[in-house]
Amino acid sequence: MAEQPRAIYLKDYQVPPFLIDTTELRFELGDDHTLVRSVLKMRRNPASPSRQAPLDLHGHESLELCRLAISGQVLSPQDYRREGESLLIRAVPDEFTLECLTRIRPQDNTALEGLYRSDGMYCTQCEAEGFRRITFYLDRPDVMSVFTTTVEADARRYPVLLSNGNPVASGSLEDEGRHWVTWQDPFPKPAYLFALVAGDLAHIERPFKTASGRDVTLRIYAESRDLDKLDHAMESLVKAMRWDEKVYGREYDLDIYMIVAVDFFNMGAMENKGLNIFNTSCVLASPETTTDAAFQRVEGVVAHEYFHNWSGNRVTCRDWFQLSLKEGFTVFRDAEFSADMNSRAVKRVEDVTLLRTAQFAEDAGPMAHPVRPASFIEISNFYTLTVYEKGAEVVRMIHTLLGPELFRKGSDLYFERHDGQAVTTDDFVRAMEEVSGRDLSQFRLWYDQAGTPRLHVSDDYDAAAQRYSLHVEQSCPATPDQAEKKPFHIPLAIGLLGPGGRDLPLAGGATTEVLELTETKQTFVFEGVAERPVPSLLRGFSAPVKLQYPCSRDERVFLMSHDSDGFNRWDAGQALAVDILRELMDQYRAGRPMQLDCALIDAFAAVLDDEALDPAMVAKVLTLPSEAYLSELSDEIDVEAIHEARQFAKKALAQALSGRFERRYLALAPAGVYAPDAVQVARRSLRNLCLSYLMALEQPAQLARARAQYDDADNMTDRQGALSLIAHSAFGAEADAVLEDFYRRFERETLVINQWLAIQASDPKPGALARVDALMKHEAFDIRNPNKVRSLISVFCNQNAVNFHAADGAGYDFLADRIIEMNRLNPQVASRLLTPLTRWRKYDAPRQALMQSALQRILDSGELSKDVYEVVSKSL
Ligand code: B3K
Ligand code: ZN
Repeated sequence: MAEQPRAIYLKDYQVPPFLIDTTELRFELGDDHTLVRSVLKMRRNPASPSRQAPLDLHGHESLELCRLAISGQVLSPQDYRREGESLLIRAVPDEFTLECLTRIRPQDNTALEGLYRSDGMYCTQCEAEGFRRITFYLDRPDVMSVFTTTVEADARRYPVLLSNGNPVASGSLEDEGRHWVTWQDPFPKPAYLFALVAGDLAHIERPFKTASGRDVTLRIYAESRDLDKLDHAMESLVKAMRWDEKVYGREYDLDIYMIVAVDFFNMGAMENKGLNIFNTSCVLASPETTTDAAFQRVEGVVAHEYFHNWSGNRVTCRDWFQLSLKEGFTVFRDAEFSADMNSRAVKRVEDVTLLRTAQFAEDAGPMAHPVRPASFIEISNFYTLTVYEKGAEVVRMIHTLLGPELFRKGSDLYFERHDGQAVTTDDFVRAMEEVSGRDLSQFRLWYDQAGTPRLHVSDDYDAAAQRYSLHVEQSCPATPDQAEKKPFHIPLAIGLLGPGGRDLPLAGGATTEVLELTETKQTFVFEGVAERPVPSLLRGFSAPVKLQYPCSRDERVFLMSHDSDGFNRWDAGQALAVDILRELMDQYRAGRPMQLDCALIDAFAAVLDDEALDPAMVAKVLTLPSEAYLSELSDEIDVEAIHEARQFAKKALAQALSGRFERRYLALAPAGVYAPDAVQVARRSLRNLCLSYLMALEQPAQLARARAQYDDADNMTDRQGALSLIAHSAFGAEADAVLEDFYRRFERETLVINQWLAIQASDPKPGALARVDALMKHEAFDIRNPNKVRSLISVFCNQNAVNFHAADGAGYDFLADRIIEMNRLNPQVASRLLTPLTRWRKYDAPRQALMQSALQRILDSGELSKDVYEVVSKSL
């Protein structure tokens, strides 16, 4: 291999030696190549100590440099040097204009970074370091510039030409059949927020008046065949804009806000100033083609990107180590928005499930890193659950410690003080400290220490003194580069349940109290407690920790039925199920017949009978912990035992409670026209869950019921719910028939067909790998489209444990081959595919050896991208 990529460190940060006051760009888009002309007004940064530094511009190796001039003087090749990603110009004055002409080939860009083609259109993705694939620039977030962009292209094929800001001029070059539009963005921004779109696009439009009375045009663009799938995104956008005005006092600032849907996209969406670019999967929605979960995802992602206009764009990151400054805060903002729009408790359950399943696993693996990483080789590898979801939990903890009023004051101060600046997570915390008068210095460790803290809680009760004590001990396991951890500042929200299940009054008469843990060991004493209470610990999941408290099954059942904290009621049920599933796993491993503890059956029966509960919450409570969560909890993952125990429990519950499942299934039948509103979503989620239990009975009558639901459904949630149950059932012929029918119905709906791929990839029956292999040659598959790769390959490797981890290692070989192939085409997607292999330490010895050799084979396969190299080398 060539020279190995080097890590860069937060501690080496230096202010940029040069600034770019204005950036003028002109793009001439053409089939063979695209010309990019740039005019940059530059000067030395007065804040930089290095007064003589040469100008060091970023520019990807793929850029063809055609012309370079400084203040009108054309440079000859002796005046500059290109090396790797750098263009070094030795002698430059203190103030100058840099002109640059670059040739690029977007049609060959399969990495989907910089300017590339998605189907028939041009689009861009510049975060984090994609702008350097467009032209030579200071491609770092602390260099903010005012952009003016002209896009010129063939008028017939690319009638719509978009960039950031407001359109200010347009015209045509009639004899050539070309036209152009100029856009101006008055807000200084880093290059990562630059965007350009050119294509034959349709759009919907809506006027919006901001709280202070400014008129804004909202537009969502897509290919014309998808025009009927944009209304939900538009409604979500309007709701998000109103919410941000009300909850954070933040208004939109340009005359136009645009969203464009593209089919080839590495992630969900991108918050480019005034011109968001979205993966079609995060913007298109219609009842016939989109599930309830996807409707909610669209609402959440549209809001997330909109919220970035303040938390990310107006106030941006100083460097990429600060990524969670914008991502953690914005995820917290979008989670609160979704909680306000839908069910708060359900949203919390979903977020915590993701955190505990996937982020905790990341924290325990070789890529573990702090919310603010100290170093990286490739920044694209750090758009992680830790930076996003754990980062959001860190912001949530500040919210919990300060309370909503002070938190709002803190965010006001942060936005006002830093508007137009590129800042750090420290600046964010400082604003919160200043408004509250609190010292958050120990709290800052959450940004710098990786790993999931563990809390061990024990208690004692002194009946004579009527005193109840909670003893809490915290620790945090070692992570790569961090052996020793200092104690965290942890908000631990608790309640005490008295006999009968009622909350006891705590400090100030409240029923929930936030204890603040700052020491390794601490005891909290409650006086005047007449009887031994049952503690409800970590209410609302007040901190991202693993909590252990010796709780009996009876106590869990008691909390499940009485806890006033909806989240903890659900959590008690999960803990009970985990406990019982582990018992089944032990029985399975010992070769004994498995026997399900009646406690779970009785608890589920009580929940099913309680018609007063929100059906969405009932569905969550009755959902057994996933195989992935059970794996995360295991010291050594026993793939078969987890799968068998869970299947057994599901069937046993179905047998014991079939009457109840059937009764609720029938009572929840759809009434009225489909709407993705909270009430209907709740009903469908519980009804489909009931069907999944009934299908576990493996009876022809239930199969017929599922097939009828599939045939009669007027919406994708019910149709797809039935489809996947039939497809994964033991009724092979019926499974094939329904998959065939589904394909024919939705052949032309790319996103629906992606779900069709995913359902087959996640089928736990033997033979799934052969099917996935065959589907890679299907006309519906395209390895260059990340959505397809995720639907087929990622789903197989992450959501089909029994097949992916087959003892012969065939799953690992399959994945290694795909990564080697993707490494050349799309390093970001290739690197993400690696995740399941990085967890090799958690498996038995034979699997460990097979997974390691798959990783080694990737490492030895030739020239690796920085993305793949970093993850493989850190994992081995
Ligand atoms: N900020 C983008 C993520 C960009 C990822 C680049 N590899 C989307 C978001 O978090 O809103
Ligand atoms: Zn974001």
